[in-house]
Amino acid sequence: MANIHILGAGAIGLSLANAFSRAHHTTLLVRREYATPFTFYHDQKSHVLPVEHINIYSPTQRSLVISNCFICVKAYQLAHAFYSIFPYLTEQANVFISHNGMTNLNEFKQHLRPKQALFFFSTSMGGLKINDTTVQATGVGETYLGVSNATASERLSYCFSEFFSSLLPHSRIHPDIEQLRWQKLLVNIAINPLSAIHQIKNGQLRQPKYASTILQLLNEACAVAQAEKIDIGLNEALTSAYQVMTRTQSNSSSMAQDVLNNRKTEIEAICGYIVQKGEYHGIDTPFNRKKLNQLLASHNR
Ligand code: KPL
Repeated sequence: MANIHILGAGAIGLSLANAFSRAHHTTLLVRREYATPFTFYHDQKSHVLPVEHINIYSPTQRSLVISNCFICVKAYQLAHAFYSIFPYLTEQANVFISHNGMTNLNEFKQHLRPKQALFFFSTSMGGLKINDTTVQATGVGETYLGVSNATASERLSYCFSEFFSSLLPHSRIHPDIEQLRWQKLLVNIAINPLSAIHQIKNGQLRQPKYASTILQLLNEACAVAQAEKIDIGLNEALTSAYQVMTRTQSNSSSMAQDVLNNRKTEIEAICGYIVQKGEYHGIDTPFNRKKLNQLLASHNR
């Protein structure tokens, strides 16, 4: 039994807490006090998660020791999240990061000590946050684990079997983390903005009326990917986006939930990243720019 800390009590953080707490001592790192217990709701049944929670900002948490940390926060919260747990990592800690969109993982890599491992994982596991402390399972999804530094490569098979293959359905190792991150980005470009703007479930995006916008968004994004020397063709991107829409058909995407709850979205790390890299490579990205501007105008303060 390992000690696991999960930073982020959103839909992914709580879904992981549900899976990990079956085999490991699991603690949620949160940013405030919660009066009600964390609960997982599945197949019309709910159960209280057997997890502790620690307020990372409370003065009483100074003795925190973190050996395995899963950081599941929004792209724009990542740097703050990483630096808030960094002082508590053991010399041999494993850090697992997951988020939508693109961030600069090199920034974090250079802070880690030689025996601290950095992993990235991408998941299409579905969860709907019903209230602050309850998440409802809405789809099985797939999870991919990739390594981000040499120490992570050495521990890959141990970490994969301990935390992923035994507890998260449909989990696999991905051999190339940059490819993995781009695949995830392309899926999010196809699903998140449209599902958020139209307030529809992922599966509803398969309707023919959305097909041409999805095609244009991915066409631009694949051109930028090629310029970045990432080998993902348009057909491959479309196939995996539609597969995820099917597997997670009853999910509300994270961005649809953000818009519904009037929260800041991750549009800048998703379409914004394509626009920014497109400008750098001299590639026009009008469809991604339009979605970026639409969501920035309405929901990003
Ligand atoms: O990552 C997701 C998200 O909602 O942000 C997908 C894969 C689209 C699943 O809903």
